[in-house]
Amino acid sequence: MDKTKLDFLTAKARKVRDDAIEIIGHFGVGHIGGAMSVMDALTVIYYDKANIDPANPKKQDRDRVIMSKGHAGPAMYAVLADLGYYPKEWTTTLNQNGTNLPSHCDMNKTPGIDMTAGSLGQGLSAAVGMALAAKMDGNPATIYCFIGDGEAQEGQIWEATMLAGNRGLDNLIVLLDNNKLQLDGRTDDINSLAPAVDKWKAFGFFTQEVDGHDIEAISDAIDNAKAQKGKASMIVLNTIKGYGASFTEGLANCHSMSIPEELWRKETGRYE
Ligand SMILES: Cc1ncc(C[n+]2csc(CCOP(=O)(O)OP(=O)(O)O)c2C)c(N)n1
Ligand SMILES: [Mg+2]
Repeated sequence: MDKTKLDFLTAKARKVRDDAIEIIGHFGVGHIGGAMSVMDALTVIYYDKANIDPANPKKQDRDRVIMSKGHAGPAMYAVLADLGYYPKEWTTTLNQNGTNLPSHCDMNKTPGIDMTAGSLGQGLSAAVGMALAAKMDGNPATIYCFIGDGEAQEGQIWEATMLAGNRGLDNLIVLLDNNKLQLDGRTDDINSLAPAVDKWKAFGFFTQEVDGHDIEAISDAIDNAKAQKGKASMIVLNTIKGYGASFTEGLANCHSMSIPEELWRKETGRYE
């Protein structure tokens, strides 16, 4: 990756992180940890890889991004607002009555959200359906789907994984946000996913494992996945929950936190 692009994506990831912190801050509490950990991969996809058009969110051949760990809605909202999918004023309304930005992703409320999510385990099934449909229709779309490491304890993840592997869905790229924490503790202590790569390999996936905060590594992994024919892809993103928010990074209790106004203003340096 050339330096100009790397600098651009690095700065963009910082900016949308701050936007997400502010979005949650306006409500006062929210899922900060899992929003921060996916932000670098989301930035690479939305600002470098995906075939999308914010002016035409439903265009037929668009790439789809499914946030199956739907509680990371604020991460999606930060990116979608920055890209111009919806009015910036909405970003102060997270989770409030009548909002178009519910805490969990809702495809009927927010332009640019391709699938409603929040009940963990379901988004990957929808993504597999979209990938299958795209194959049948001759639609060139790539389907990206983010799942959480805790979410992978859901049986439905493995039903969807089995079908994607068997059908060789090379238009499907699943990204595991392996931040090692779930709602109330360490994933390894509760119901370990290890060895994640071997598991997805056994289901017939093309697997890669990268530092989920290394923009170049994420970019290369997505390119490799897209070049792979006849196999669905799993990219294990080794991430840190809360990454890039100094008040919460890596804390065991950073899943959902209260973020008072003075805290988000200090963190983002936004006082206007
Ligand atoms: C079916 C279902 N069960 C429980 C929950 C409550 N819940 C929301 S987030 C979460 C933890 C998810 O952990 P992980 O997938 O690792 O997410 P991340 O660490 O990225 O936030 C739980 C249990 C839910 N949303 N859906
Ligand atoms: Mg997790």
